[in-house]
Amino acid sequence: MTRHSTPLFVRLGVIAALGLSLGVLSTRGAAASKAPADPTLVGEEKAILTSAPDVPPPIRRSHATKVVVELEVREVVKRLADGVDYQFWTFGGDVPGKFIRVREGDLVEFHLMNHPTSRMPHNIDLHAVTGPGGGASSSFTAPGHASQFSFKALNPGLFVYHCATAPVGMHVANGMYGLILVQPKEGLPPVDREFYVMQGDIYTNGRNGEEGLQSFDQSKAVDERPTYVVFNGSVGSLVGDKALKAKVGETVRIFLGNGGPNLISSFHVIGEIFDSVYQEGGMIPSQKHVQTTLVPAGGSTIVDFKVEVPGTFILVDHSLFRAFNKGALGMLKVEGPADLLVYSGKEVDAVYLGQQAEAGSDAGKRVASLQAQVQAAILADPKITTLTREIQIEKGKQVYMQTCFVCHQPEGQGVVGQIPPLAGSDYLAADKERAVRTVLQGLSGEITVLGKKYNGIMIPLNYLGDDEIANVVTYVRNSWGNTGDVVSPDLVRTIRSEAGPATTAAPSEFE
Ligand code: HEC
Ligand SMILES: [Cu+2]
Repeated sequence: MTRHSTPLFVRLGVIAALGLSLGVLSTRGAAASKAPADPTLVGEEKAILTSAPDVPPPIRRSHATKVVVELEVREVVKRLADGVDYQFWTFGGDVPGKFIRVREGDLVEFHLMNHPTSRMPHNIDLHAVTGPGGGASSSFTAPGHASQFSFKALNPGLFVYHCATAPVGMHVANGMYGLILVQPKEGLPPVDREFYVMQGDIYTNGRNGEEGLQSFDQSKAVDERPTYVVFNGSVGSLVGDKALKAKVGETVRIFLGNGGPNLISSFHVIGEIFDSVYQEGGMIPSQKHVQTTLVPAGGSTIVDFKVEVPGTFILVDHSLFRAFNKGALGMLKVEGPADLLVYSGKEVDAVYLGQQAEAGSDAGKRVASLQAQVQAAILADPKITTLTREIQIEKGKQVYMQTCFVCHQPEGQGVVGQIPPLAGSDYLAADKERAVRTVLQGLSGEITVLGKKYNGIMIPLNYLGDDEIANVVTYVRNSWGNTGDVVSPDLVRTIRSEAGPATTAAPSEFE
């Protein structure tokens, strides 16, 4: 691997240096050319941009307008999988980039800012643009600079955008892709919920699951052998408490993009059938009652379906090793009353399996084995599942060893007279919610632990996520002889919201 990466970065440096001077020239040139006034436009507004899985609200305007889009490129280290970080390059701080929604006929005034801490120049090629490079050359932007260009959204559709700075494949593999919806004049049929999901393939130097900060592997990328295939930028981005949510009887729309850079997605939701599919992101529902739809690299699709029964529906790339071994797995949790006429859960094992097996139907067996595989994978793979108690404790230990042990000591024994012990602590055992509050809001004033008085200050650690706090409190309540029930991320979220917005900022953008 090192054999490849050294010359690559030398070349990158040269490209970046060349690009920088070109960028300055083209930015100056662009400032001179201004679009003539467009008589069809009424007013002006700033685009609402959202991070996945959220989608900006439908546009209800009946006229075209000028829409100002401000998108900031940031290079950030973020979680790729549990224990695995990656140096992502992003449109807006997350992978995929912000969702942009405009209306057919709008004039989009696009501002691309490249954060001063970036090391690379970047640009943007929007597939919604009619014009050379999709905006790429007009938006070439060095770190600490901003570019502006405008385009008219002539064609309605769901379009991918991505960085097109050389080496393009690498910029895309590092996370530089997102979706822009050009809503047709007449709008899309209304649904109850809209979600934004985007697949991407990621190439790391280390093998799948290897911990620590991973870097981009050029030779794996050229060979199209991704280490990870993920929805929304990381393994587990849509599982557990981050699952998409809907209620029985609602209609759901997924705006599905595929950033690639290499793979085509065979998008499927286990246990659902797409009522309509807008193939390849065009604006005519091209097929009804579809099981699996192909999403090209650099392309998109829109799927609409009604959820009739409660349960957890699993989103996968049906190239199944990608789903169960590389991360392309998400969840849609549907709550509400069961409809036994649509799906009678308890009959499944006895009747369905029995009769199908007797009838010799391969399909039945395959469905059953697929369902068993889903169950097995969910139970077996900590990366793609709701946390079990044991996993929660192990994950909590990681948080403890990073955050708490400096004060409370590796065995929870505390420091005599200064830091109260957590091992055997009656104070901790007495009140689970108080323990969560202690981590979220800090603790000061005199307390008594195991008959001894302490009067110190514990600072709020509310930069930790709901999962991390749930895990660490579960860990301390179940270690060194302590026994307690688990703390759920929901409980942490509830307590956090009681206390109002967090006051202590995260120590860095490191997630
Ligand atoms: C900078 C030092 C420090 C760190 C880091 C720290 N604590 Fe504390 N913690 C304290 C002090 C000091 C107290 C006692 C506060 C008082 O006396 O009012 C305390 C009290 C507690 C208590 C209540 C007392 C008891 O024994 O039951 C709990 C629970 C607790 N901490 C959990 C944690 C957890 C979990 C973490 C990591 C997420 C953590 N603390 C990180 C210093 C720290
Ligand atoms: Cu880029």
